[in-house]
Amino acid sequence: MSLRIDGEVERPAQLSTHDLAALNEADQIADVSRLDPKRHGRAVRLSGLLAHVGARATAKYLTLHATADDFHASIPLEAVRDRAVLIYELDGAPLPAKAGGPLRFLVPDHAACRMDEIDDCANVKFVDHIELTVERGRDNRPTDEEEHADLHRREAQN
Ligand SMILES: Nc1nc2c(c(=O)[nH]1)N[C@H]1C(S)=C(S)[C@@H](COP(=O)(O)O)O[C@H]1N2
Ligand SMILES: [Mo]
Repeated sequence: MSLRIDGEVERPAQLSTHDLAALNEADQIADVSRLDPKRHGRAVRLSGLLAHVGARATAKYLTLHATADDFHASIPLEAVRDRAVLIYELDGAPLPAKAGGPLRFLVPDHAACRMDEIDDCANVKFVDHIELTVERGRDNRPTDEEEHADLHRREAQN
């Protein structure tokens, strides 16, 4: 399992968990529960990832793709670039699927679902592709309460 990062970047990359762990120590977060008590594991800051691939100034949107369940979210980059993280490990092992692993995007201090553009729904689980774009990209997050409730019902069945 690896993460592809492309779009408005100087150096598109395909990163393994090992590569993420090898990114700058200053961008590593040993225990993400210090940022969000509900989440656990080892994470790397989005800003560290962006520096690694050389995000261009033209990049305005961050689009998170989860091929596993065909879930996609596209959010304004500026709002999350300095606080979002990617969780990639729990207790020395890959982040388990029930926690959204192997890779999970997290914006600490997000709004509740459906209250804002950057909400719990934007905390994309099973992320395998991050795309930086000029315009908003693919986004199939629920658009009303009924869709949102359906999504959670489907999740509970898996
Ligand atoms: N890939 C993927 N990510 C997702 C979702 C999903 O259905 N698929 N649901 C979102 C929603 S609506 C919520 S509230 C949170 C739930 O995360 P949790 O199950 O870890 O609490 O994940 C978000 N990320
Ligand atoms: Mo949700």
